[in-house]
Amino acid sequence: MYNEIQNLVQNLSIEIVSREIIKIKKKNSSTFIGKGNLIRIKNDISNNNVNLLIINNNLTPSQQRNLEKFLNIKVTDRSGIIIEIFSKRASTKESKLQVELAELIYRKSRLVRAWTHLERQRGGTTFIGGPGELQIELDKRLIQSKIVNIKRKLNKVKGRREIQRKSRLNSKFKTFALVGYTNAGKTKLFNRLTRKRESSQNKLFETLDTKISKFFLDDHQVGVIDTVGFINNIPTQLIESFHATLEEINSATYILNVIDVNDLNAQSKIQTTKKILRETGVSDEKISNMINVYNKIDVSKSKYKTNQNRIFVSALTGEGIDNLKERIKKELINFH
Ligand SMILES: Nc1nc2c(ncn2[C@@H]2O[C@H](COP(=O)(O)OP(=O)(O)OP(=O)(O)O)[C@@H](O)[C@H]2O)c(=O)[nH]1
Ligand SMILES: [Mg+2]
Repeated sequence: MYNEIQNLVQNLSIEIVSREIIKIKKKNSSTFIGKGNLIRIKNDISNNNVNLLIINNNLTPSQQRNLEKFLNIKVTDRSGIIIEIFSKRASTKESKLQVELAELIYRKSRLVRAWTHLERQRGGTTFIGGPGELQIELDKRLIQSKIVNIKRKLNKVKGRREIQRKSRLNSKFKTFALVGYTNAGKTKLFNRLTRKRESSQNKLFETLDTKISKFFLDDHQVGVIDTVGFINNIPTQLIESFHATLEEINSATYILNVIDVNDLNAQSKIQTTKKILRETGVSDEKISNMINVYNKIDVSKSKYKTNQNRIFVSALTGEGIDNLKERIKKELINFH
């Protein structure tokens, strides 16, 4: 997981000057990291001309403020980084609203001008600048009124989604939701099954919007849902603001959990996926009936054997896709 934060940070075009793992026996309530380590880090910062410290953990607003004060540079945490990536990726009206809501909820408790849209438009790295300059106190009431405004807009979208969902539920076809860690290949698989051309790229959180499409399996019509990817310690603000999007997963008849077969952390990522599904209100029954689809077998030298609960495919080459279709068909027949 050490490389994960590096990957996240590089997705924001931030240059990493140095990185380290610090074992923390007991979290320091005011600065998270203990005094001894902090003094050493402060020295490193001034020697290397660093202007941002990223902690791969979630800080309380006061820990973040105290660290900034002591180190005299901008400090951000894991949630801040993930929300920033979401913000960079958001392209549709709904995802922009959802990300903005998450940002506002995150900032409300901090009252630190972390990264504003204005700065982003100017194209600068939003972190740069001393904390003194950045600590412009935002009026809590202003943020609150923005939150209310966005929530109202999102409610309208939610209403529209509910109507669409109801009409899906009334119609005969069953839906399969593709879920899983970001970059596992969900969209590539969605495209392979439905012959769509949604953007699938080697970027974290490429997909933020839910897409639904249908395809035929013999004479059965099947719905497939592609949606936002997961990550360990996903910021609660994002779960809250992406609620409407995540609800679509819950409405699916079955869940297909897409896993990169080559990932050394596959098992812990499966646990993360299950945890997030539970948090978003998916029933235990649906989670335990989830079908694991191991993707990207084309880059692996190992031989895999598909069974009832583990399907091995390559969304890229199409290998194993027939097995997946057979498995989906089985569910459809069981269901009728
Ligand atoms: N070699 C190989 N690469 C694949 C396969 N499936 C997907 N990829 C690549 O993996 C990267 C991520 O694929 P996506 O389909 O965007 O992954 P995703 O799960 O939708 O990711 P998010 O939208 O971020 O959640 C892309 O560069 C794909 O081309 C596969 O079967 N084999
Ligand atoms: Mg995707």
